[in-house]
Amino acid sequence: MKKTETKIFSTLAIPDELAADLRTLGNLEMWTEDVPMPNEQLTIQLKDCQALLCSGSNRITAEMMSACPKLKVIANVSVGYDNIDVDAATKAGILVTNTPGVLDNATADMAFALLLAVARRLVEADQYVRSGQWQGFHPSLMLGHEITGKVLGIVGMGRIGEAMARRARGFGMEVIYTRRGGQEKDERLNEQYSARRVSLGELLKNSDFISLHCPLSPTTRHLIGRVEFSQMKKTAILINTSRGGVINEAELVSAIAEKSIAGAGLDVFEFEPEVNAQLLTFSNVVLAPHIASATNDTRLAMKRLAIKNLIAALDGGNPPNAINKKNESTVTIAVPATP
Ligand code: 8YV
Repeated sequence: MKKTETKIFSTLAIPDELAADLRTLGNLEMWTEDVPMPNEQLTIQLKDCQALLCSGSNRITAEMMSACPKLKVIANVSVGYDNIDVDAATKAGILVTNTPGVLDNATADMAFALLLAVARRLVEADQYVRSGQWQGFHPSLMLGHEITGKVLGIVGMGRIGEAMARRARGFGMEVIYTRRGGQEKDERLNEQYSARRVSLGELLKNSDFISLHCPLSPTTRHLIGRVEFSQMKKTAILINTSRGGVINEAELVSAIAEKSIAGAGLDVFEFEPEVNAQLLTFSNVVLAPHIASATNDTRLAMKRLAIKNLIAALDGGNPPNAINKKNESTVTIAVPATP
C-alpha cells in the first residue's frame, strides 16, 4: 500500500517525538480532547483507516469493526484488552496488540500506595487536619493496621503481581499468591519472594491484605463476590488496580457496610467512570480514578510500545505483543484470556 493511502487514527494524543515514526507510514490523525472519544465519532473516523491506536477506555466492538472494513490493526495502549472484542477482531482479520511489561512498576507502586493509604488511614488523616479537627496528640488517634509481618495475598502473580511482591518483601510482608498456568514458574517465584502458591480459598482465608492483579475475562468477572468476602478475615483490606469487574461492586459495598472486611483501596470500578455512590461514604475506602499507570515515563513507554506493535503490523509482520496472530489469510487467537 502506498504511504499516502495509509490512514492511522489515535484516540490519544501522540507526542511529536513518537508521531514522527507514524507519519513516515501514512497520514496520522488523533483525538486531542481530554475526555474519551465517543464511540459514534470513532466509528465515523475509522471508516477509511487501516490502523488504530486506542486506550482501555475506548470500547472496540464487533459492530465498529464491521463498519470499518479497512482496519488491519488495533494497538491498545494498555496491557488489559477487555475493552476490545478480540474474537470479532480475529474473525475480521484484524490484529490486536497490547503493552505488557512497561507499566508493571507504576501499577504496583499505585497498588502499594493504596495499601498503605488504607492501612494507615492517610486520606482520612489528611481530611482531619485540613478540616481543623485536630486538637493535639492523642494515643488512640487514627490507629491503623500494621504492615510489617502481615500476609499479602496476590491474586494473579504475573508481571505486575511480581512487582507487588517485590514491594511487599521490602516491607517485611509474607507473600502468598494464586496464578494461572502450570507449576513451571512456582519454584523461582517461591524462592525469589519467599512466597507460596495457594488456592484462592486459602489466600482469602489467610491474607491480611489482598491485591488483585488478574486480567478481566469471562472467568475472572466477579471473581470476588459475597462468598469470597465471607471467606476473608474481618481485618482484611482489599486492593484493586486490575479491572473493576473482577469484584462484584455491590457485594463489596455490602461487605464494607457490614464490616465483613476492614477496608478497600480501589483504582478501578465495575462501571467506571461511574462509582457506586455508597463507596463515596466510607472513610475506610480510598478511591483513585484509574491512574495506576499514570506517570509521564510509563505512559510514554506504553505509547512507544503500542506504536512499535502498530508499525510491525502495518509492515505485514507479527507484532511483538500480538494478542491474536496472523495465520496466512486469516488470524487465530494466540493468548486465551483466562486467569
Ligand atoms: C490504562 C490499564 O491506563 O494498561 C492497563 O490495563 O488499565 C491502564 O494502564 C487504561 O487501560 C487506559 O488506557
